[in-house]
Formats: sequence, C-alpha cells, structure tokens
Amino acid sequence: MTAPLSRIITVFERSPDRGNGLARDMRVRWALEEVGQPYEVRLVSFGAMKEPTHRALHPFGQIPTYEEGGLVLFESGAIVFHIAEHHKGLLPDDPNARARAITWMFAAVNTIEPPIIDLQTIRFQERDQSWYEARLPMVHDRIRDRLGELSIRLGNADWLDGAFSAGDLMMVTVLLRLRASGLLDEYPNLAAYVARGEARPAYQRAFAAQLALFTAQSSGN
Ligand code: GTB
Repeated sequence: MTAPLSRIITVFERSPDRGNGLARDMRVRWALEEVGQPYEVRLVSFGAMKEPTHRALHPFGQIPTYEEGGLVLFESGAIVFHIAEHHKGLLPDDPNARARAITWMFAAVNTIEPPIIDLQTIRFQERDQSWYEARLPMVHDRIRDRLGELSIRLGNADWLDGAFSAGDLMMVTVLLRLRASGLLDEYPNLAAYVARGEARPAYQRAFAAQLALFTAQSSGN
C-alpha cells in the first residue's frame, strides 16, 4: 500500500487578519477542501519568512507555499491551479469550459485584485501621507469600475461560467478582501455571489481551520 501524499502549506504564525480568512493561504485551504485532499500547515513568522530557509520555498519571502512530495510551489493562483488540475471538482472536463474557468482565475488575480491591493496599501501603509484623503476616492472609483463590469457579467447567475470552478474560488477570495470597505455591498449580486462562496461546506471547513489556529494562538495553546 502506498502512503498518502503529504501536502504542507505555509501560513502566518500570527495572522494579521485575526482569523478572518483574508490571507492567501485561505484560497489554498479552500481548494484542498473542495477536492477532499488533506493537508498540514507549517507556521511561519514574519521574520522567518525572510530567512533563506523559507526563501528557498518562496523567492519573495511570503506565504503561502505548497509542498507535495518533491514539488514546491508558491503563488496562491498557481497552487490552486495545480490542485484543480490534479483533482476533480474545480475545473470542468470540457476543454473550452476549462479554458474559460482558468481565464477567470487570471481575471481574479490580474484584473480585479490589483486595485483592491492598491486600496489596502494606501489604507494600511500610506494613511499618513498628505495626499491620502485625495487619493482614496480615486482608488475606490477604480475598484467600482471593475466591480460594475464584473457585476454586469455575472448578472443573475450563481457562478461566473456555469458550475462553480477554481475561477469562482479565486474571485470570491479576492472580493472578500473588500468586505470591510463596504464597496461590495454597492453590488448586491456580487455580495450574494461572495456569500454563496462562503456558504460552501468546503469554504466553511477551510475558514474554521484557519480560525482555530488563530484562536489557539490567542489563548496561548
Ligand atoms: N501573489 C502572491 C500570492 O498570491 O500567493 C502574494 C502572496 C502574499 O501577498 N502573501 C502575503 C505575505 O506573505 C500574505 S497574504 N505577506 C508578508 C510579506 O510580504 O512580508 C496578504 C494578506 C496579508 C494580510 C491580510 N490581512 O491581514 O487581512 C490579508 C492579506
């Protein structure tokens, strides 16, 4: 009997989001839960992330990373894609539908996420700058432009292209980062789309796992 393949992902030792599931390991956890594959986590401190041992896994000194047998990956999108390629449930079998689902994965990280990261950068790192108050509405409007377009495309559908896919998984995790801003609520169909993603049992399991880690750390266990 062959031993099951072990998978290890790296996650924040102390997540700054306090267990809200906003760090990018959440995408990987969710994908693994969707396809029913077990995984272990290795906790990494902010200091250790920049050390050579971790940089050997992740050239940019970040989380998440993914180890599976002899394979080491970084970039949450690439990790989710790898999982989706090797297990049923996250990408359709039909080649064209599969290509479209992959397109949505790229759209999530390449078109929707950049202005959202911009917002988080100015809110958390540039708040003291003289131009902060003037720039904030511009950044909000750039996000609104993208959300408006995405909202039109989604329309009344449950998911972006037929059945739930890795494209939706990536898009929901990207949009979730906006919740605190209130911008998502301006687009009721997108807010409902995100809520549908969060309601999936696999999402719930992934969320509970990262929250349990935060709770255990907070109580000193
Ligand atoms: N493109 C890479 C990917 O998709 O994997 C980006 C990876 C990345 O940004 N990782 C972040 C990291 O390691 C954690 S997720 N940061 C530490 C560093 O760069 O030194 C980003 C993140 C962090 C915190 C919150 N939060 O507190 O809400 C949300 C998201």
